Amino acid sequence: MGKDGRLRVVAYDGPSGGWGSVRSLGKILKREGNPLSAPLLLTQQNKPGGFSCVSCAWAKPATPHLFEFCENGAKATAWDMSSARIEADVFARHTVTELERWSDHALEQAGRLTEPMRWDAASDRYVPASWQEAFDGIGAGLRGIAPDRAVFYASGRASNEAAFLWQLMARLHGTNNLPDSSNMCHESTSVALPKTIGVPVGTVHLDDFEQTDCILLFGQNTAVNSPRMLHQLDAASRRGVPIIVINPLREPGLERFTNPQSPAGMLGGGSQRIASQYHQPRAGGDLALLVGLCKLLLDWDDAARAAGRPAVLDHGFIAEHCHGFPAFAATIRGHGWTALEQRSGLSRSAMEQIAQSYAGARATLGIYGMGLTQHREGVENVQMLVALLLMRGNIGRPGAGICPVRGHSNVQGQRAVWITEKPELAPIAAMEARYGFAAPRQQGLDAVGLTQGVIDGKVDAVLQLGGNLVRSLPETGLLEPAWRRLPLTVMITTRLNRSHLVHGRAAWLLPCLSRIEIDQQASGPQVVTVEDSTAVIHPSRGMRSPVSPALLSEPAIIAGIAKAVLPANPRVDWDGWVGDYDRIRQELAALHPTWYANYSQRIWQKGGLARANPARQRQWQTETGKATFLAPMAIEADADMAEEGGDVLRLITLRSNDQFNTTVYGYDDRFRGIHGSREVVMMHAADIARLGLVEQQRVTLETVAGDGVTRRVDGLAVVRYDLTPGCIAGYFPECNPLLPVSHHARESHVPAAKAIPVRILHR
Ligand SMILES: Nc1nc2c(c(=O)[nH]1)N[C@H]1C(S)=C(S)[C@@H](COP(=O)(O)OP(=O)(O)OC[C@H]3O[C@@H](n4cnc5c(=O)[nH]c(N)nc54)[C@H](O)[C@@H]3O)O[C@H]1N2
Ligand SMILES: Nc1nc2c(c(=O)[nH]1)N[C@H]1C(S)=C(S)[C@@H](COP(=O)(O)OP(=O)(O)OC[C@H]3O[C@@H](n4cnc5c(=O)[nH]c(N)nc54)[C@H](O)[C@@H]3O)O[C@H]1N2
Ligand SMILES: [Mo]
Repeated sequence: MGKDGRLRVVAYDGPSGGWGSVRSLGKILKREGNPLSAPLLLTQQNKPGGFSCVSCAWAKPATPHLFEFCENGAKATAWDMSSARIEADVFARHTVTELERWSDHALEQAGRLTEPMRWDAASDRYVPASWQEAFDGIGAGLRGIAPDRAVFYASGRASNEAAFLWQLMARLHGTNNLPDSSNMCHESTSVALPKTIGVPVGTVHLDDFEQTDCILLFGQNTAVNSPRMLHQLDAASRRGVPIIVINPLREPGLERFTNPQSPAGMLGGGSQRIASQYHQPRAGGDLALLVGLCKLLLDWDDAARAAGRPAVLDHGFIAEHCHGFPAFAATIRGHGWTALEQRSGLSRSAMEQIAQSYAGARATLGIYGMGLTQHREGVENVQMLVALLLMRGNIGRPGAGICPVRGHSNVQGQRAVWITEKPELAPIAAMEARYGFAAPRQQGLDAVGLTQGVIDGKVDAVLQLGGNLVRSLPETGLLEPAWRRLPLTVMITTRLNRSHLVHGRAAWLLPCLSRIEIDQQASGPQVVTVEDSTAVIHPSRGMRSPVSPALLSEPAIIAGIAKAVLPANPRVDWDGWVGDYDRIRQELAALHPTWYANYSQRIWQKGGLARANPARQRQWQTETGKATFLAPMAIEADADMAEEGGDVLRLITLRSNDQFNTTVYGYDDRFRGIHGSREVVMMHAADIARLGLVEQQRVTLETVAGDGVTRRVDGLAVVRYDLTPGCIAGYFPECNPLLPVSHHARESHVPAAKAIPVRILHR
């Protein structure tokens, strides 16, 4: 299903950006049937008064570029504004069982959903329903289910206004079961940063890129997943700033960039290097690498001080601002080079090269993505990157800081309006006082808890504000049959996806407006807000007429469900809030003035509203009151998984250049040169030869977990690729059946999707 023709592998030798991305963009706009109005609308993307891109969460500059969008943001926008609506008779012509034979791509490609639908068991078809029928049906279903057996998932795209209502509905109903996509993504960040620097988010703003003189980029595929950041990397590179990429895979998009907005670059065929050093560790080898870097700094600092040269560490900063340094240093010194080299997969001299650039830089940015967070040791990875930065005082001053690159366009905002399964992170007491109810105090289910709960039959209802959980969660093989036994599934959604077809015994599809569509309510057209990766909040106004008059906004749908499920409460004015989203923003301001005082006004400031971030001011809201050094307990990646032997490989699951998470736009992974099929496994030439395979041969992958469950994916074609030997790579979500639910970051529960132990079986 994951292909549109023959697999073609062609090396990509162009830069990222440039004509390749413009050509690709033209193809997409045509493919979505919208070549004319699309470019006009795109000029409004990420502009003051315009709408906020629906793709990634990268920061939006105060003075935007003329076209403040990228190839992939444009793809996501074109996808949302496609005039294609799903044909009315698709559901009449096909049973749900028949639709299950369609590929993920074909399902979404079918177009936007235009009316609410209910699954009819007798005919196995989705049939149209009125909104009132839907709300009544869902309300009746939920009232018959214990609140702690219902789960309210949020995918990270919905606005702050919608997300606030979503969590309030769940808590009024009596549950903290509020997992979100962050549980599969940057939860490792949200656990590691509060412990070490006292804030759950990064400390870097866009202008820090103009002042930095060293960039460390761990496990983040910028050209594909946050392409607008290439502007900052390009500018830094032009200033001669070293950009050190740490990634087991060669990502051609991280090597050179042509700015599609620079006529000189486009006409002259010039391009700018991105990576000045490219190091390929083992998947999960970052922890040992980071320990090695810290060890080198300690050694060099000893030597410098002994010789009377300037110190390598920022001792003044450490003494004044940090806690736990002596114990940390002792642990780091205790690690031997043989183990560090073997476990990281990098030589000591490679580590020295990185450490030299870092030690020579006045101000360094530590940027990272899923390559650090989606591991058993995901939290330790982030803690160690923080420690490396703290050693030279690289947090809380210009040009320096820690920069997690978030995923969904509003995933960070959703957590900041209290979509969280951890009630201690929400202003529960303030909510109780304001809305006159006793809020649940019990921990809710996170994404792993949800997966296990469904498999164990401990969950009865899953409601999704966006997302495609049947595909994005781990353990697909056990999850799918269990999902079909759920008494109730509800999808607030834009297009058809797998989770609509693998559904509960009662199932509802509720089609919503997308962020680029005009959201007309009682007080007029509405504005919503979203927060980017740098904790800056921007307004977003829909600009295009909705594809169908029957669509409701996400806030209106949530309010409809809430009114059907919850007893009336005069302090919770669902209708008034939906009529005027400023009134939702006033609730945020009342519940958390430090972040949201005068919210409705301040979002219009030039450059957006930067949410208060004490760590940027070197105020540390940690348990110790200081920035805290934490050393990892062990440096072996996945120490508790099956032993790695000669034939056990580490599988990295990742994104192509033609998808947004589970939404597959097409089958061209342009930079990696893999076309026509996503059913591939990327392998180093040495592993192909060692295991007696040949290129393009079809193989089966099997997880080595030792827990008695067989997990396999068949029919993957072997593609030779430049990645660390012993590591292989395949696409998310096709490889999710290989990911055991128990294989997750120890403290944050982020599924360890970047190092799954697997074996290759010949067909
Ligand atoms: N176009 C587009 N944009 C997106 C998305 C999309 O699907 N499409 N998804 C959005 C979302 S939700 C997210 S979370 C982000 C994801 O953006 P990224 O964080 O870039 O996620 P991935 O593509 O999964 O993998 C990132 C990189 O990690 C590397 N890697 C794998 N294992 C390791 C390791 O052990 N160590 C190191 N150092 N590197 C490793 C991979 O080779 C890959 O280059 O992008 C967001 N933006
Ligand atoms: N193996 C493996 N698994 C992974 C990952 C990995 O790297 N490897 N990455 C993980 C990560 S980082 C993430 S974030 C998750 C993502 O997991 P999910 O949040 O479950 O998935 P998405 O693919 O982002 O959701 C796509 C769906 O959202 C709906 N949608 C799109 N726009 C809107 C909108 O405006 N409103 C509403 N209500 N719905 C909309 C559409 O129906 C679309 O089909 O997957 C995780 N799973
Ligand atoms: Mo994500």
